Amino acid sequence: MKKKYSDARRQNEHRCGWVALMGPPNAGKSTLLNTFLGQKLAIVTPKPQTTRNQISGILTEPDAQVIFMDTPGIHQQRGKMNRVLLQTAWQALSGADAILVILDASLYVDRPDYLENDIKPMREAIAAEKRPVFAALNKIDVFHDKSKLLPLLQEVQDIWSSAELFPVSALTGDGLDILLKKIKAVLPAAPAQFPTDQLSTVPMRFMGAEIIREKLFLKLRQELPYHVAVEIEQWSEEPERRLLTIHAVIYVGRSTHKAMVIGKGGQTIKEIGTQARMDIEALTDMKVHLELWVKVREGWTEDLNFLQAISGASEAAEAFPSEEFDRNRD
Ligand SMILES: Nc1nc2c(ncn2[C@@H]2O[C@H](COP(=O)(O)OP(=O)(O)OP(=O)(O)O)[C@@H](O)[C@H]2O)c(=O)[nH]1
Ligand SMILES: [Mg+2]
Repeated sequence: MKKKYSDARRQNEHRCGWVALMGPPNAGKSTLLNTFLGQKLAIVTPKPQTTRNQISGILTEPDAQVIFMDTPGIHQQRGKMNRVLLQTAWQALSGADAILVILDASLYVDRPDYLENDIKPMREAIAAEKRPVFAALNKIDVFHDKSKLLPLLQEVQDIWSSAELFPVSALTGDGLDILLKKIKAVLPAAPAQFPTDQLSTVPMRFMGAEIIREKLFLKLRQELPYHVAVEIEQWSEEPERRLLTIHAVIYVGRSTHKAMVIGKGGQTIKEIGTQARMDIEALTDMKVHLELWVKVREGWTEDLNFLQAISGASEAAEAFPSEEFDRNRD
């Protein structure tokens, strides 16, 4: 009798915990974070490896506070920049109460050969994991013929038997209610860690830099987005005038890239600036004066100090040495 009472009480207790969103690039991790929060916090583009930092989103509901940690995609590419990205992703894992792996279901219908490769690093990294692990098979909205989904679910389950699978669409919100309920149920019984109106742990100026980076990603072609970084040099608010002045530097690796970012007659950078300014105005509810400069910083993608300074990756990243991880993937 007594046990029944305490079980029932525990079910009604307020929950609070951290959930790491992990998975291959372009699977929809950032989209999922935004949909869970009902607000665009993390930048989203059709290009893989958009996310470079760990970005938290705080979902506060009457019964629980869930802090989602968006992360860079787990991939096989080498180079210092990719190593920092991987460290950032694994670092989020170390601080999580539960792990949510996101996979792009639509990809594996045409490319079933990618499935094993995408799941393998996750499965191996969390094989001995005691924390709850969920796997969201995302983008089910693209399956007009839902019968194609069942064999895929079976295939994922065969490769990763311990995972609890959830077919979802981060875009339409399909399947997210059930998933969120399951996530909440496994979080520690605890009071909220953040004020109920706080949406993220990352500062506004960082979000401003991210918005500029999103516009660069969307505007620039081919590989160029991967060779740009954004740093905010000045962020000054005048609350009485509801005015925000931002000076930001766009770093590129070569002078030819600088010319491409600026565009003919300055057209490209002008459009990037206008789009970014409008989004920052919507986010901050202030009038924004945005100035952008383009600077060449040769070889920045291989400059570890610079990468760490702009990525926020810290010493905690050492908990998951990427060398070892790279070997696992081979
Ligand atoms: N159709 C469909 N597209 C989606 C869905 N979720 C995400 N996408 C699209 O997939 C692309 C990648 O989405 P992101 O959220 O940036 O993916 P990510 O996993 O954060 O990618 P990285 O940060 O690059 O690792 C974007 O074009 C999204 O609009 C979904 O449920 N359905
Ligand atoms: Mg992302």
